Amino acid sequence: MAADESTDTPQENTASHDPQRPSKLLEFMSTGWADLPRPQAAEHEAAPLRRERRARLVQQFPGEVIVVPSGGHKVRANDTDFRFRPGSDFSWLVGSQEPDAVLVVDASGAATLFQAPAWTRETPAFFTDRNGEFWVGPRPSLDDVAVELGIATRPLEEIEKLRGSKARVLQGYDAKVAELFETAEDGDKELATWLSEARLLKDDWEVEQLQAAVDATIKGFEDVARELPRAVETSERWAEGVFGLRARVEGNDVGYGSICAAGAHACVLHWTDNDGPVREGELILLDMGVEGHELYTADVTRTLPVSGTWTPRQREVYDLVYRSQEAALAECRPGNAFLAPHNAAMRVLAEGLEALGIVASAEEVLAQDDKRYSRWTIHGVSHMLGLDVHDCAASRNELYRDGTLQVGHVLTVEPGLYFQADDLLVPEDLRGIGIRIEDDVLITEGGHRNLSAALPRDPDGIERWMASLR
Ligand SMILES: [Mn+2]
Repeated sequence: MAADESTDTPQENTASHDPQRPSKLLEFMSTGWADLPRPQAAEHEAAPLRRERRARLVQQFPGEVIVVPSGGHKVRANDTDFRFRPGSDFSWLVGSQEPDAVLVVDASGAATLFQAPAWTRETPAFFTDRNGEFWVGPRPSLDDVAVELGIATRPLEEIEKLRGSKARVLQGYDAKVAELFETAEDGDKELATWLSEARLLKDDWEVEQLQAAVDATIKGFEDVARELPRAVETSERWAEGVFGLRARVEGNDVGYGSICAAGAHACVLHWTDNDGPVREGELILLDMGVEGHELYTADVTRTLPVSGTWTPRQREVYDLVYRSQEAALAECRPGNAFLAPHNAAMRVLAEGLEALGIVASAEEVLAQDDKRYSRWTIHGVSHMLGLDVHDCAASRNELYRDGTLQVGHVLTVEPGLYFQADDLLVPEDLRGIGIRIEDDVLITEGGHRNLSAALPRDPDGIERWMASLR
């Protein structure tokens, strides 16, 4: 970060420590630059897909004004922000990755992207404003954005002209934009639900993006498995850091906070502190996903023996979870209930808990009004996957949780067993063991395609894979 002498420059996007800029300097800075070669804008490969999605949106809400903001920067501390990531619905419809952008579809059905123009060297803002290109690098002009994304563009400030219009607004992303419009809560909610449900079915291009994210994720798992000895020397953070490197190099970032949970931390479903020790002889549960450049994310979990080989008892539990996942995968086909994979996995796990002597009768605990097996399985086996790790979350139950699997759905299959370290109801030698296996599955005409199949998950395959990396 550049730090400068103190100042009283009265400008909006400057900081209290920015220097003064007398007019002589402003004039001087506007001269003496060569014409920069700017890349020729070309239409993005997904622009026609996004145009078609916007057409479906118009069809759904004919004659209405629709407003979908990208969202803006979120403050991390003082004047430092988190890295920007646009909202998923906005991304699905438009594809711009600029903050504070807004898609507006007018009553005639015409779509316009309102976005901050690039501050090039025609105005001193290019070096005085913290969003100018001397501060953040060159950004595409609105004309180039129009070509790339196949949508009309206007400077962001012109959205003011729409103040007071009646509209449906995708809420939760940009309060300043939302308050420009006259909205109704029910109408806004219908818009959010429609977008979520429209995103349930992935097209071929989206599946390609998901496969690319999964492929990068598999490389990240290889990196971590190779570097497990360094994690033993340091902490779970080594695994988090190594995967984060792969995510930033191959994609946009991690799609969610990596869970690198060694030993009993594996029983904490969303363990993201990742500051614990990694010990030989124990297991490490790694739940990690790369988010690709188009913002689609993978969501994969493997549980590995730190030393590279299972103890007999670890293998016994792992094998049970593996068999439950196999049972769940066998139910992944069009027309089956979304919950069919979950129910299949729970049956295998409950029967396994009976075999381990942890429950007296699988049949009894599997009853709808019992479900005591859930003490050790805790979570559902599947969620939709796409631009969001828990994708399409605003969908109605009848199309999601209580719906049926359809060709084009992408979902996770992730059964787990968690024996908390302080659970007096499980044999002592099982306490502190947590195992989850998670794959990303596309529903196809013939059943399903496991997008993460290239990453071994059977117990022997894991040992061979780890040995090959050492
Ligand atoms: Mn998941």
